[in-house]
Amino acid sequence: MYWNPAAECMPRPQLAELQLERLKSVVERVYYNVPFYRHAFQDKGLEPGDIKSLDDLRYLPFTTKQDLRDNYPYGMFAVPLSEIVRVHASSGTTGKPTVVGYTRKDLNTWSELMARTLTCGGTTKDSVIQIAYGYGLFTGGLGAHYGAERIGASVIPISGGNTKRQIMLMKDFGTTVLACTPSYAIYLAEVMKEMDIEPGELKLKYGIFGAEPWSENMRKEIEDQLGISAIDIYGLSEIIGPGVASECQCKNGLHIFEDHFIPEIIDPVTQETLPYGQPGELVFTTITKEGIPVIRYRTRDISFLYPEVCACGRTHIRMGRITGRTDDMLIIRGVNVFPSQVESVLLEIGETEPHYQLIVDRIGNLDELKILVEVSENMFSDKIGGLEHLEKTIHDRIEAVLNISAKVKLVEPKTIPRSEGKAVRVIDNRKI
Ligand code: DLL
Repeated sequence: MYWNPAAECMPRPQLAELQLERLKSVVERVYYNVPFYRHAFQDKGLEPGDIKSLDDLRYLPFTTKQDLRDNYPYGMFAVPLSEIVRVHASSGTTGKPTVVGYTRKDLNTWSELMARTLTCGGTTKDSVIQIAYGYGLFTGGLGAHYGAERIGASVIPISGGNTKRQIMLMKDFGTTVLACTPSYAIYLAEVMKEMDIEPGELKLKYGIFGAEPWSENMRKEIEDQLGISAIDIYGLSEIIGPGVASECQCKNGLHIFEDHFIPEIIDPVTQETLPYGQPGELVFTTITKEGIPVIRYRTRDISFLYPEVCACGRTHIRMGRITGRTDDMLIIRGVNVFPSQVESVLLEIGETEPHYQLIVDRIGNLDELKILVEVSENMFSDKIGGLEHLEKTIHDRIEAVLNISAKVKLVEPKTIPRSEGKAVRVIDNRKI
């Protein structure tokens, strides 16, 4: 049930003591080894010795993705390149990727954290785990791989794509755990149906899904279609990759591995630290990483923290499911809209397929949101009246929940592009 009970269930006072000791050490390391941090500390009149309690974290400077870009490729590394044994990078939508480096100790930590994550999701030594996250510069594939090997599960390092072959191997090799993005899981379920394979013919039991926002309704959909239990895992390259936080079998928030990362929630505008329970931007400080430690990294992800000890016995603080990113948030006619809210409404109505896309245009001075949703083969060949009725139902429900009037267009099955990695849910054509 636990991979490392001593760490995962550590009493809070002991955990806080460990965090403080590690925080002091990382502050010292970045101050002396990373010019960016030395200057940022000096700008605030801070020296490493000023950090005397965990509360003092709030005085430290933030780090942003732009800071990593400005120091591309290796400027933020805190050790010489000769100590780096692995490099990963996140693609990013614009310009150069963000580069991160791992020392041998970092890889060891990452494997430990991914072993915890996969154990949370039901993986054991006896599991056969199919890793359909992309292998390469993306952290998903290799991150899950090392964690699964650490546990001693039988690893199928298939990477993303080649969907029919994935399903054939899943059946023939007796895969019990599937690790991929939630949107790829739903696509796998769709192709399985086309191949006339019933979930009962597979041995699949657990899904370890993350790397993109998904809703509780999407979880139900995947669990029903694949006949599995699905958990949400969270992470980002800048912090370590996957292995920052994971749901346990209680499926009530994601445990942040606090012996390695200190989380905060801030107001993205005022940058003030917010109390537990309040939603805002997640910020992490890595306290054990050697290659590229980061202080108060602004993730842009929106969540909230709750410190109550979980029924599973883990003491590490939980974060709520990510509801969106500050930079994914669409502001449409002044209303804040997250794609995951639309997803939730669509799946709740339930008469469409879980494939959708949001298209935003500016017509004259007005924003227009169009929601494309696929319907099933039967539905599409049905009477036009039925489709119109469904469009109206979705339109009205979106209006009631999101307070925005959207044009809903039902489209034929399989017309919205499928993703093998992170899904593209939004096309914003506005030139602002
Ligand atoms: O996506 C690491 C990862 C791989 C996590 C596999 C989980 C599983 P990046 O490519 O750097 O790293 O993207 C990080 O993805 O800031 C979030 O916006 C988003 N994200 C990751 N996990 C979740 C999740 C990997 N469970 C960015 N729910 C993050 C919502 C997620 N969003």
